[in-house]
Amino acid sequence: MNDDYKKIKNLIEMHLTTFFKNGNNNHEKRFNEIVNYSLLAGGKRLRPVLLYKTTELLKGNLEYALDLACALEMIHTYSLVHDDLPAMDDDDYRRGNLTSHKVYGDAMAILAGDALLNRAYQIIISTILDSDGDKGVIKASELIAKSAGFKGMIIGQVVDIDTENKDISNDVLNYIIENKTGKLLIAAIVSAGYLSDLSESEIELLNKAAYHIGYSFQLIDDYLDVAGDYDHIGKSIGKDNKLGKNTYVKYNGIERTKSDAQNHLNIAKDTLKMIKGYNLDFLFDIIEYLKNREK
Ligand code: GRG
Repeated sequence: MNDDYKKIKNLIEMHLTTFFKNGNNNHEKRFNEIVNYSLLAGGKRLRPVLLYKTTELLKGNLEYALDLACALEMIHTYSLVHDDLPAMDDDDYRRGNLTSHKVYGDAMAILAGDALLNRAYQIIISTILDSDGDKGVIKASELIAKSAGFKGMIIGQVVDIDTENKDISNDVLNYIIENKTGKLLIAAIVSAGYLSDLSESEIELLNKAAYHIGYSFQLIDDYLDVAGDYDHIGKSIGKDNKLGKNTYVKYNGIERTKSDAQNHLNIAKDTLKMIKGYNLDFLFDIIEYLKNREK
């Protein structure tokens, strides 16, 4: 992670502290604490950093980008809190800490996820209002909602859970990867294109690059679940196998997974190079970081 990444991560984390802080009574204060336990627990902040920094590189509106980046991180965090529940992937550790339900119980973890999701949409609607209905903000907002919704992350999670302990075709494996993990990463990068009024052909290139970044991200996640270590990743290792998950590693082995992830990242890099007139070095640095990701 370079200094620029750290700077933007700090900016986003500062902004994230402003959303759940003023409780009018002890119930609200306590629940703020529960929500912030997961939201402010760290994590790479990859999606919001990508949204914000890509908007900066493409010369878009950074005020809107910061708000939408925080909304996206809230959606991502809610998905992790719910994914960790006993009814889903049943995890004890996340971001190097005990999971929300382990500390506060299942009901509070479900409600914390609900609060994060709803706050995200409140931020999105406020951003649309603040922008006086700017077309780019609306398109970015619609994309985030679609990507997080039924035909996005949720259906990916549905099929992931539904196919546990079964063998699946390559098409179904692709469908899980593209939706569960890929869609939010595409939303992060392509939203920046909308906030920057890119042309349709430039958006298409951004979308293609983001697709390959999202795909490789899941491959590396699958690989780390087998070959990573808790100290780096901050969550339990070997869970996929224990849960009978259909991972890329299950069908392709570790070495092929690693090399395919590198290939996807190379395609992303070549695609980004076709977008002319902007200095996208930061994105090339992120691609390098992902190539060597250990957490
Ligand atoms: C509950 C609707 C619903 C969806 C959950 C996010 C998710 C879908 C499942 C998590 C399972 C998983 C390991 C997915 C792989 C990719 C992924 C999203 C990893 C976690 O994201 P990181 O590595 O986490 O960016 P940090 O903590 O750094 O933010």
